[in-house]
Amino acid sequence: MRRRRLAPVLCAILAAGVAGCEGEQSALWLRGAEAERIGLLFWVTTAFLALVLVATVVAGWLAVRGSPKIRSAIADDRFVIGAGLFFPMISLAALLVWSLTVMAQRPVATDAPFAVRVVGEQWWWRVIYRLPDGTEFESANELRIPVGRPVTLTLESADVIHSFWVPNLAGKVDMIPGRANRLTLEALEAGVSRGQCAEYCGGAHALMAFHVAALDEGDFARWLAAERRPARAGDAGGAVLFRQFGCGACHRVRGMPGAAGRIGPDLTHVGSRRAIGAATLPNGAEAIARWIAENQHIKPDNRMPAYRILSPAELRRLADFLADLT
Ligand code: HEC
Ligand SMILES: [Cu+2]
Repeated sequence: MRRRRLAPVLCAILAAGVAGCEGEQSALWLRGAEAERIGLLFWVTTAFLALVLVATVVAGWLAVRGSPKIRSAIADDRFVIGAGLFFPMISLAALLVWSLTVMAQRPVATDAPFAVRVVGEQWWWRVIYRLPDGTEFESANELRIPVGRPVTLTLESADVIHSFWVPNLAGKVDMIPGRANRLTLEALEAGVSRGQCAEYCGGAHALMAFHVAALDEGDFARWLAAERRPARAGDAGGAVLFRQFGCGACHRVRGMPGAAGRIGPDLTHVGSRRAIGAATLPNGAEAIARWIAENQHIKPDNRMPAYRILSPAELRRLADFLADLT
């Protein structure tokens, strides 16, 4: 009876564990070349150590419960020295050499379609694309890459140490002030992965996430062509509010006079991004309105003042204007 009740419980635990592998932020859902390499190291090491654990438990059990013959064999010097000294020395040395070889095979991007700099800022990510013709444009909290093409990122920081980690795609790399670290991302399938700052960087650190969208070649080319264009003209009334409330002092909207700020995210195509506030809120006019008025409540400590002075009609107009910047 007890056994029968145990089975479904065990199945449920196992299912929950396996379901956990498929998360957009899981290190076990391998969707990038770097992540596959790390996954291989993880699984081989884990399998080896699991075997050693089982062998140790069995040997321990036999040493207590085994027949006298087995017990004396286990107590024999040859077994103790062989299994206790030589086996760990040889197997761990082999594992070390193998893992160093795997770690040395870092992919490098050769014919990348563009260069990307990602700058960690308290508490969001500035993403700067540079095309082969020298054009540069900025986005924030979202990185788009073509599937199957390795892209090398330059990782920097504008203030304190942050850490760039998209577990689906690659390992963790610190962003250190005054240094440029490199990381090559290669997505093996189309889809969206989530990343998170992995080094405590102050107040809103826990709300400093981002997305990496891997797009098929055609979708990527279309997005790139749209993204490099300046902002569409949009609703004139919304643009007036944007200027009137001084948003342009901190935010850039390419093509809009008086909007060349560098303190906050570039908003040229903010409407086409998945989320705002460094993946804190799913994007949309309503979310943008909430963000403008209540951002200090939504993301305490962030570096944008909350605008409680806008009337509901002004707030809606300004938010619609921004959501339309696709
Ligand atoms: C003092 C500088 C400053 C001013 C002024 C300012 N912002 Fe911001 N804004 C920021 C910063 C910094 C962030 C990033 C916050 C974070 O995620 O930590 C931000 C984020 C945003 C975002 C989310 C962007 C994204 O991709 O995550 C929107 C939308 C936005 N601001 C709109 C506005 C509007 C509209 C105004 C004017 C009413 C305004 N901001 C005024 C600094 C400013
Ligand atoms: Cu952080």
